[in-house]
Amino acid sequence: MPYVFIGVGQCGGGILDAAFYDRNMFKVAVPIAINSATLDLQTMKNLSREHWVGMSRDRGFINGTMEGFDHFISGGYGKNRAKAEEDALRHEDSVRDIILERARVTGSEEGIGIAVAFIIFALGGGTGSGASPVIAKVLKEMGIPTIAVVVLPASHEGGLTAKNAVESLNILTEHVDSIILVDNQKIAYAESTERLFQRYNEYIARSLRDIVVGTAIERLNPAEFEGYAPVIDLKDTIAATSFTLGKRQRPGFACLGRASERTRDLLHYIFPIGGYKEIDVISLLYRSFMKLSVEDIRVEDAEKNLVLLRLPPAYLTKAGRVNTSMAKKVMEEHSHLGETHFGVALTKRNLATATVLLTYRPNQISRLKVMSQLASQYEDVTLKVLDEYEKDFALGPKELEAQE
Ligand SMILES: Nc1nc2c(ncn2[C@@H]2O[C@H](COP(=O)(O)OP(=O)(O)OP(=O)(O)O)[C@@H](O)[C@H]2O)c(=O)[nH]1
Ligand SMILES: [Mg+2]
Repeated sequence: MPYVFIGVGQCGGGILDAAFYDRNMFKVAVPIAINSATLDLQTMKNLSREHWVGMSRDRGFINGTMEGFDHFISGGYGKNRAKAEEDALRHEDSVRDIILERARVTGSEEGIGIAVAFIIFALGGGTGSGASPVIAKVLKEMGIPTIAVVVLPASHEGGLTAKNAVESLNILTEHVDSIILVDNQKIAYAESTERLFQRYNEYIARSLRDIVVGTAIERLNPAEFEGYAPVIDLKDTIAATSFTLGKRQRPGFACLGRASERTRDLLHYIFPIGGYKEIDVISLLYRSFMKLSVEDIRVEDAEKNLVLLRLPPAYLTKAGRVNTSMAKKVMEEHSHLGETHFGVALTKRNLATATVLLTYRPNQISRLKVMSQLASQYEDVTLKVLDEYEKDFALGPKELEAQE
């Protein structure tokens, strides 16, 4: 059962490429890089032509290996979100066929065989912002659970970018199960934002990879270990980042955080016999809270959360030193709804990591309100979910039931 990772546009392609830096990713996931500019696709280091999909006005979606590709796929949409959306809608069928073909699954009705899809893109541009919600709709129609990883523009990028972001989100929320936010405001104070993109992309990619590789490949068998070491999977990830309101399923708005610590000192790298350090998993968790992917987030406001600890096996044996139950307690204290998805996975590296997802209602995220304001100053458009969710959350179970 493969996962599909789709990166759309320059930013989406950058994060996707960074995620597949680890070859293990190819064992569990199929990468698809979609762009309207060959030059952007050529900057990728880990994904070759066979993983590319071009998008253009006349030809719709085409395979990277097609003859004349570079010639057909050259323009880009230059932040024109509406145009990209229109073209994607017109060629919906071909993108659906390409996804099925790449994932090498057959059948067009239910049971497609793709367990979960990720769709990664920047909200502020044209290609990613316009085409991705359409691709999300296609995935939804195929019955594939979908997690969107979206990049919010920094405020200084201006009205058009904010408008694109708000319009894209307004459509996206109708079609995906979860939304993970990555906020460029986090790197807006740096001298050269562009140079930081790569590092930021790597940080996000590493966090996603920990969750995917940790839960799919390096999962542990709890029976073999002494300590408290539950197993989670991507279904948990979706549960932790979505809301059920009455009969209705709504995406949550989550932010990512990750912290790591070396488990051996340098000497033990050279003579690798034992020598594991004590790991303070609680401080690891708090350090991941300090590095959340969204600006102005209150950790204590999270509705629900997920954490995946990845540890070398030695830490989970009888003599192991990690108190995982204590870590679970800390996470439970940080969830309003009392819903924590807590998992432990193995790693072959000499590294302990904590990767967290904290999930909010849109109204609790001040950066979404800022985006909505900036967009409305530019054009008459606001972020719909800011009000919608509050109304639904204010209703009791009976009223929600009656809504159906
Ligand atoms: N974090 C991060 N943000 C990026 C990166 N590249 C671009 N951005 C941001 O993404 C937004 C623009 O989106 P792009 O991905 O460049 O646009 P696109 O989807 O290729 O669309 P076009 O307008 O057609 O080129 C802006 O808000 C940029 O600040 C990246 O590699 N990392
Ligand atoms: Mg572009």
